[in-house]
Amino acid sequence: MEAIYENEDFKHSSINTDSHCKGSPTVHQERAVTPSKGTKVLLIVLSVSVVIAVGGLCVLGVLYFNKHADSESWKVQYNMVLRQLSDQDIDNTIMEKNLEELTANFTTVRDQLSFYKAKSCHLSKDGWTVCSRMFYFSPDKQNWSKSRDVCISKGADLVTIKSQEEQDFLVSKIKETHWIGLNDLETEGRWVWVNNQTLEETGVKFWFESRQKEPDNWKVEDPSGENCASLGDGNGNLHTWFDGSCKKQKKFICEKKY
Ligand SMILES: *[C@@H]1O[C@H](CO)[C@@H](O)[C@H](O)[C@H]1NC(C)=O
Ligand SMILES: *[C@@H]1O[C@H](CO)[C@@H](O)[C@H](O)[C@H]1NC(C)=O
Ligand SMILES: *[C@@H]1O[C@H](CO)[C@@H](O)[C@H](O)[C@H]1NC(C)=O
Ligand SMILES: [Ca+2]
Ligand SMILES: [Ca+2]
Repeated sequence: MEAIYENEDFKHSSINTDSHCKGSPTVHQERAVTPSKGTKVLLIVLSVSVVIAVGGLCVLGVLYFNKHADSESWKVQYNMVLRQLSDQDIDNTIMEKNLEELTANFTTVRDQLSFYKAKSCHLSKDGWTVCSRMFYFSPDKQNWSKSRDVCISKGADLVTIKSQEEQDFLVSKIKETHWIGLNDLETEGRWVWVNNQTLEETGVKFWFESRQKEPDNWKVEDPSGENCASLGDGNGNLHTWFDGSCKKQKKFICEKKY
């Protein structure tokens, strides 16, 4: 077997030499180009190395391509997420706006409702349900002038009391003192309603009367006296009127036409 190999190698070598060199080859030359066993091994190793190198390059190329493709798809996904996020931002802004609007609407409706709930209705002798005016009982406390401002901002004014029925109705609705639309701010001792009507004109008054009579324009707490009227006082007397310092914080009753 070895002999055949040697022979073939030799022949091959010899042909090669012949084709490359025009001169007749000598044995010495032939021997020099004949690959030894070591060279063969080297060649095989080299071929294998080349194959491995090319394969490696291919693998690297594929890896690079994949990585590139991955980064492309990652970019696409990133942009998609960004878009979704900004869409969500817009959604959130719209939702926030809606919430604000809803809150505003709710406040309006709630105010409206508290007016309706406090609507002064009674059955008249001939069977009509009479609801002439609406009342608003504030949940919060303010001084007298601020209370009036709040009522006016609601298209109303502080309440005026012109009859026993009205007085009784309001008394039945309160559990603590409330500002009403009566004052003697302009002229001491001359009590007028916010619609400029005097007590003489309306014909009714419900001042607290006991040993101490109201209005007394008491000046101990507030040197400017007591120029604003409330239904009820701080001591649980809720059936009559008291004059008090206009700077005091009280709940208040607004009134508007139905
Ligand atoms: C708030 O009320 C206004 C007018 O009454 C209405 O046009 C609007 O749609 C309401 N907003 C919401 C969020 O309900
Ligand atoms: C009450 O009188 C004042 C001036 O004294 C006036 O400014 C106001 O408009 C009057 N209010 C009403 C409801 O007539
Ligand atoms: C009433 O309260 C408002 C704010 O709530 C204030 O600006 C005003 O000065 C107060 N007026 C009096 C007479 O206390
Ligand atoms: Ca007074
Ligand atoms: Ca008083």
